[in-house]
Parts: sequence; structure tokens; C-alpha cells
Amino acid sequence: MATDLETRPGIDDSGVQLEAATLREMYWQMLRARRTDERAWVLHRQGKIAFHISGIGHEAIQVGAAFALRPGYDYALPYYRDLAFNLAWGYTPHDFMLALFGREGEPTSGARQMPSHWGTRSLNIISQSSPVATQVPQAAGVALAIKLRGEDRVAYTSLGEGSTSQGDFYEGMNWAGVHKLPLICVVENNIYAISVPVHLQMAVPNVADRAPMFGVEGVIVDGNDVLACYRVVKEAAERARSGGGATLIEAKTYRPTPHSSDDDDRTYRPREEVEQWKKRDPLARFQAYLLEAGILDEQAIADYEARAREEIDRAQAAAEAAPFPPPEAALGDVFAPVDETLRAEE
Ligand SMILES: Cc1ncc(C[n+]2csc(CCOP(=O)(O)OP(=O)(O)O)c2C)c(N)n1
Ligand SMILES: [Mg+2]
Repeated sequence: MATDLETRPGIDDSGVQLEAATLREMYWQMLRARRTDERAWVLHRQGKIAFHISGIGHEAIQVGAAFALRPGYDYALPYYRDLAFNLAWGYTPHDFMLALFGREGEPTSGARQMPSHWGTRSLNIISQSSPVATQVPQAAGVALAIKLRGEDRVAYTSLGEGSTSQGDFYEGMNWAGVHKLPLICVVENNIYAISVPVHLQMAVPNVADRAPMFGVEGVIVDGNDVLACYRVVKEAAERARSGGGATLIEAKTYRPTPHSSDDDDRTYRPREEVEQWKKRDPLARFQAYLLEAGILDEQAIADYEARAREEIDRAQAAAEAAPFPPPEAALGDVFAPVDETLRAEE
């Protein structure tokens, strides 16, 4: 992230008080993620890549959270929709393009994982396992290590509301409550788990209603309002760093795209619903706010658009030109080299 974390002003009860430069940087990160994501859809429809899972519509909670934490100092265990979070933490469109095209040099897994499973050691971003919610007990484990070492770091994790039906979510959150761990768990509630609506996942109206059961703080936030999201994650981080324990944040949002490039959402939700939610688009909303406040103008917006296009074009070209990893690389970091002294005699 370009902005110096130490100079970011905090917030008070009246709301978010961030410098104009920081607000513009937040806008840039949301825009950059949106345009990178849109390019991935185009590449998929052109038949150039095999799969994409989109974070469009989720940028406010992701960028708000990324800015409220300390990238590379705190630990993050994000989930597959968190492209904007990863980009705001230091992952790049070039890294993402290498993953989409499965090319050599891909930093998270050497192009062996599916895209969007993340994992960048230098940024303290830990890879996600494909079974949903497994990152929650892993994040609780990271938070326990932080606590045992007496550090003031935070473990951040995220998942969808459908994934909170998994036992892993309960085990991780319970552990975080019992041991008052410095954990922030954000549920990006977009009201669908692929085709399954939220009322078939849980009998209570809000995911955050479950927080008292774990003995942790529960917070509901408008997940399409980047500044509100920044504020609640900032407060949760302060709670965690000062020994106050874990927070369960529910960010109410929506995914206007299908679940993934292999899904057809017309089979399970009305178009009118999608159109209604598009009116609450987090990027358009933040842009309108910044224009109104005089922090952005049309020229600045055009400059950001050009910058995003140039960066993404370059990232795509570099990834398309990169070679595939050699076939034998598929075995690397999976099987340890055979210790010849242990080989049974024939
Ligand atoms: C344990 C497990 N069950 C099923 C799946 C297949 N799966 C992948 S994503 C997904 C939907 C998750 O929905 P939600 O948690 O609401 O997140 P969203 O995709 O809506 O952001 C499912 C069922 C999986 N990866 N792991
Ligand atoms: Mg969901």
C-alpha cells in the first residue's frame, strides 16, 4: 500500500477522519481491484483462462479492512473473494494474472493452486484451503501464537455467510472466545452460498447474532460503505491489540456477478434483485462521496482509470508471455526428496 500506515489518522465517535490522500488511495485500491476483476471475466469469456471467482461488489469491506490493519505485520487469512483485500495489502495484478494463466513465477503456489487461494509469505498472507471455513480455526491458531509471543499483531480472516454453517467456523470462534485471542473474523454476507439463500443457511437474521455464544464482540456493518467498514475493523484491531479479544464482523453486501465463471445465477435469483443491489454499488457510492467532498474530480477519476488500464494491460501481457511451469514442478513442496539412506534394499 502506498500510504504510510503510521501517518494515517485515526477515527473518533463522529465518524471516520482520514486524510484526503488516504481516501484517494482507498478509492484507487477499490477501482484497481474492480478493473482487474472485470478483466478476468473478459479473459474467461475469451477462452484464455479456465476459471474466475469474482470479488466485484465486495470491495468496500475488503479495502476498508485492509486499510484498518497493518499489511505485512498483521496476519491475513482471506477467502477466495478477497482480491481487493489482497491487492490493497501488496499483492499485484501481475501476481493475479500469473495465477489466472497458471504461469511460472506465480507467487502463491507456483501456479499449482486454483487462482484466488492467495498466500504471500512476505505479506503475512496465508493460503486458503479449498474446503470453506477451514481458515477460521487456522486464524485462531495464528492468533493464539501471537498471544503466546506477547505480540501486538492481529490475525484477520474472512469467509462467506454460507460457510458459517461449517463446524470449523464454530470451533475457531469458540477457541478465540475462550482464550480472548486477537482475532478479527469478517463474514462477507452476500446472502447466497452459490444458489442457496441465507434463510436456508441459518434460522437467525444475522451472522453477528451468534457472537455472544462465543463470548466475542459482534458487529454488523453496511458492507458497501468503505468508511463504515474501515471504522469497525479499526475498532476491532484496537480491541485485539489491547487484549480485549476477538470480534465477529458481519458486512452486509451482495455479489452482482454469478458465484463463479461456471455458475448461471439466472437459475436461482431474480434480475430485479440484482439490479436493486447494483444501485448500492460500493465503488460508485464512494466515488460520489469523494466528488461531493471535493476530494476527487473528473480528471482525477480519468487518471485513475488510465493508470488501472495500463497496469492491468501490462500484467496480462507479461503473464501471457510467461512460460508454463515444467511438469515436474507439480511435485515440488508436496513430496519431500527421498532420503536415499532410508530406501529399503532391493
Ligand atoms: C466444505 C465445503 N463445502 C462446499 C464447498 C463448495 N463451495 C465453494 S464456495 C461455496 C459457497 C460458499 O458460500 P458463502 O460462504 O456464502 O461465500 P460466497 O461464495 O457467497 O462469498 C461452496 C458451497 C467447499 N469449497 N467446501
Ligand atoms: Mg455468500
